[in-house]
Amino acid sequence: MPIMPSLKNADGQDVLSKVDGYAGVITLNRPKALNALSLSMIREITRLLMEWKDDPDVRTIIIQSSSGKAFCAGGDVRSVYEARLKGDEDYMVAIFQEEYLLNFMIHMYPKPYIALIDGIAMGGGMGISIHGSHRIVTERSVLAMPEVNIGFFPDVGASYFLNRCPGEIGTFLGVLGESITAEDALYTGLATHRLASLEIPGIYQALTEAQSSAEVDDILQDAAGGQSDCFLQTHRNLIDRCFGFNTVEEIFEALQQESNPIVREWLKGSLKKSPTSLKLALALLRRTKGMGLREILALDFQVSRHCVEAPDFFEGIRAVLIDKDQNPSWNSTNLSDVTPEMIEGYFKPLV
Ligand code: QUE
Repeated sequence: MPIMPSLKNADGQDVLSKVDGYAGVITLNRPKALNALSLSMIREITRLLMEWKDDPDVRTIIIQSSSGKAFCAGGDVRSVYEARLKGDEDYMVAIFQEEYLLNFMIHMYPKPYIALIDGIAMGGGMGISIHGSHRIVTERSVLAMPEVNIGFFPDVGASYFLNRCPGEIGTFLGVLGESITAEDALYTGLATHRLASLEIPGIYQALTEAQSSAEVDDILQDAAGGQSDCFLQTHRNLIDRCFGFNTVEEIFEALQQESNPIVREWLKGSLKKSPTSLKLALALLRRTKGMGLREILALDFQVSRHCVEAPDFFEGIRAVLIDKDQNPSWNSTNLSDVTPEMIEGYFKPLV
C-alpha cells in the first residue's frame, strides 16, 4: 500500500526554504499546530538536506520557525492517532522511521546545522535541533521531552543527548518530562549558545554570510551570553541524589525523603503521567548508556512499534490533544502494576 502524505500539508507550504547568502534556510511554517512535524514536513526537510549536502554554494544550514511561539512542539502525534483509528500500519511505520532517519542525518551532517530555537522545542522538535552542531536558545525557549505525559517515551534519539547531560539531569528530564529554559539548556549542553531574541535577526544575517564552521563559531561566540545561575544548577545535588537509581520506585522513594517544596510539585505532576512510560523512559536511558546515536535510534524505532500497539500512547494522545480532558485512563494505574517483564517486552525485536 503506498503511503499517503497528509493531504493538508501536501502543498509543502508547511516547510519554507530558500538559499540566503551561503545558507540553506529551512523555515517551519505550520504555526497553528505549533509546527508539529508531519510526515510531509519530515520528507521535505530530508529532501532539502540531501539537496544541500553536495551543493558547494550552500555552506551552512539554518533551521528556524515562522511562529513567535514555537520552534516545534513535537511530532504530529495526532496523525498517528488517526492512522491507528484507520489501521494504517504503513503510516505508523513511515512517520517514525523517516523522522529517526532525519535525526541521524542531522547528527552526521557535514556542514554546520544551526537551529534557532526562539520558542518551544519539545519531543520531535528537540530531535530536529539538538542533534545539530549549533543550537541557539533565547529567553523565549522552552525545551522538554514530555512524552511520558502522552503514554509514549523520550524518542528521537533523546537517550543520546540526555545521557550526555551532567549527572542525573538527563534522567530527570526524560523520566519526569519537565521543561527547561535557555540558562538550563546551556548548562546541560543541550544548547550551545544563548542570545536575546531581539538579536536573532542580526545574527541570522551574519550567519548567512558565514562560509565555514569556524566563521559560524566566531559569530556565535562573539554574540552569545555566558552561563549564569540556573534552576538545574541550583538543584543539581538534589537531582543527582534522587535520580541515580535503576527503578522508578527507588527514585520516588528518594524524592519522598526530600523536604524541598519543588519535589512536591514533581511528585504531584508524576501522578498524571503514564506509569508504563515512566518505567520505559528509565529503562531506555539505562540500556542506552554508551551507545551511539544510530544504535539508539534503531532501538527507539523498535520501542515505537510496540507503543503504537499498546493502549497508553493512543489514550494519552486522546486525553491531551484530541479530547483535551487532560484525564488519561492509563492501562496500568500503579507503578507496581508495571512488571519488569512488561517493560522488557517493549525492547523485543519485531518479527
Ligand atoms: C507531550 C508530547 C507532545 C505534546 C504534548 C505533551 C507531543 C506533541 C504535541 C503536539 C502539540 C501541538 C500540536 C500537535 C502535537 O503535544 O509530542 O499536533 O498541534 O507533538 O504533553 O510528547
